[in-house]
Amino acid sequence: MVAAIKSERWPPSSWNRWPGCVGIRTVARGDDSEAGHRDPGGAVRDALEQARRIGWNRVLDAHQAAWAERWHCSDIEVEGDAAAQQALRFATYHLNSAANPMDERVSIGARALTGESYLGHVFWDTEIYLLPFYILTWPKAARSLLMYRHRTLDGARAKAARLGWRGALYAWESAGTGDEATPQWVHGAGGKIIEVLCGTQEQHISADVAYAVWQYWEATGDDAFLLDAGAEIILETARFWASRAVAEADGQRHIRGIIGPDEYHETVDDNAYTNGMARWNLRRGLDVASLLRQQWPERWADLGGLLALDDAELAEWQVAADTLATGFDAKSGLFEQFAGFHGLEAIDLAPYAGRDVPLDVVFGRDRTQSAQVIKQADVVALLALLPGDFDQRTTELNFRHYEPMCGHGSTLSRVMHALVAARLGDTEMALHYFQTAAAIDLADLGGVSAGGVHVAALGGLWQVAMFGFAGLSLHGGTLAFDPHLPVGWRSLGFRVQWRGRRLKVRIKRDDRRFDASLEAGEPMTLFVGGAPHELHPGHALRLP
Ligand code: IFM
Repeated sequence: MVAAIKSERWPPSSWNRWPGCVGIRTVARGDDSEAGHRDPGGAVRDALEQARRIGWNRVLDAHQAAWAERWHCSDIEVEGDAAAQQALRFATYHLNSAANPMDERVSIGARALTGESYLGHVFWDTEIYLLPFYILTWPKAARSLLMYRHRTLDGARAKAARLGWRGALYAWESAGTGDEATPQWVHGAGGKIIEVLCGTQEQHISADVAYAVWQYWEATGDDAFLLDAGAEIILETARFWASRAVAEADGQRHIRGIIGPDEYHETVDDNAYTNGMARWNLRRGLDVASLLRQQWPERWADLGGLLALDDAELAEWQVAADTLATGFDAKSGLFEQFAGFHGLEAIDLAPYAGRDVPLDVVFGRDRTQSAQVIKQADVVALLALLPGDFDQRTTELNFRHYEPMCGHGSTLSRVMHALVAARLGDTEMALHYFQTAAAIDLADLGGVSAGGVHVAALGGLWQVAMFGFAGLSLHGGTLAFDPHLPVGWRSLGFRVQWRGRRLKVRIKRDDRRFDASLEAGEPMTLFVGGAPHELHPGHALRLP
């Protein structure tokens, strides 16, 4: 099977080397190892033949129409900040280029198709940083990306079993089969061999995949996907966490020997992000089981039978979720990033602002590991992903506590900080993080963009605009907005898709206006600033 065929005018019109002489170049990729057909020759010849038949003008028209459709659905317009506008269009272009809704066997690598860094391997970047863009602007592409995780579920089951657990533990770095593809070691400074532990210890990936499945289902209402694939992913990942979180003498369950998003600290216990997401995953596992049981009993009977899931096991998940250590200290209102983190050396990072090398290089690996120096959003990522689980005070306290400790040694970090800062109404800090995240590729901030664009950071920029500045939230089965536009952004306009509808929204800062209209789909209730408003086709909603 041919996964992708692209035809284009050749040479490009900009060359103008052979005026009047035009041909069509067709590119195809064949990788259907299941059917044993690796040669895309036949399909490419067919495509070329078809392109010749219709002529390059119509090939070009089709190409332009496809792009026009993508821009129509996903463009974000920012008035008043040309740099932000450029950053968002750059991000939107790459996000639209990266997905293939026609192929459920592939996902998006850390640098998409733009470069070879990370060898095209798929990380949590896809589910946590990219999926929201596709879910809300291109649900078909989102579905295909999640089907890739369903197709690789056996690899995840095998990994869990190999490490002694039940259920599904997804590969930290995933490729064609879902088998673990993380390298076991890399060369460090001075040629020293450094063991890479992420492939066995960075396990939050399983909850991240489940999170994306649930978000997709909540935003699209695609029950067929939930029944055919999503439920199985959520149940198998919940099962993994129930076996992974071990009951101890203190009456709590603990997840020991883990790496959280902050990869500077390895083999830690009870990482707040991992445990928080694991608990969320266990609870969604229980929700899925009861939903299927009530609404689709036949499917529940099939799936429950296939997975050998019984009531006793579900009761065990409930206990695991309720007793899982969270690291939350009610007195201080803080989560401890992992057990013992607060006791590590505290380093004031202010003097290191503006450096252009990562902090683990500045301090050395050993000192970084024994200090409160964070590579990337960790507790902050938890706050960003589960906003409904934390009140404003807890979010504010934890964000202000952890933000100064972060060195942003990963390009995934700044956008998470921007998102939480925007939700807290600190649009100045949010805009600063947005701008530095935009510079990663547009100004080659880390000097490594030659290896490909950092597509997770680009997906994150889109999320900052939507979930941060526009204040869009999907939680609890509703679509809500609580805008906080930065100073200078006169207006923010975009379209989103939600449960078969397409909405057009424009938020104006200076006259505090919120305009929305329903371009397609059934009437709905939209929440703006916490208040419900009815939205009907043909009737624009204009809120002062
Ligand atoms: O997934 C990320 C990880 O969180 C930090 N290092 C790079 C990976 C790929 O982008």
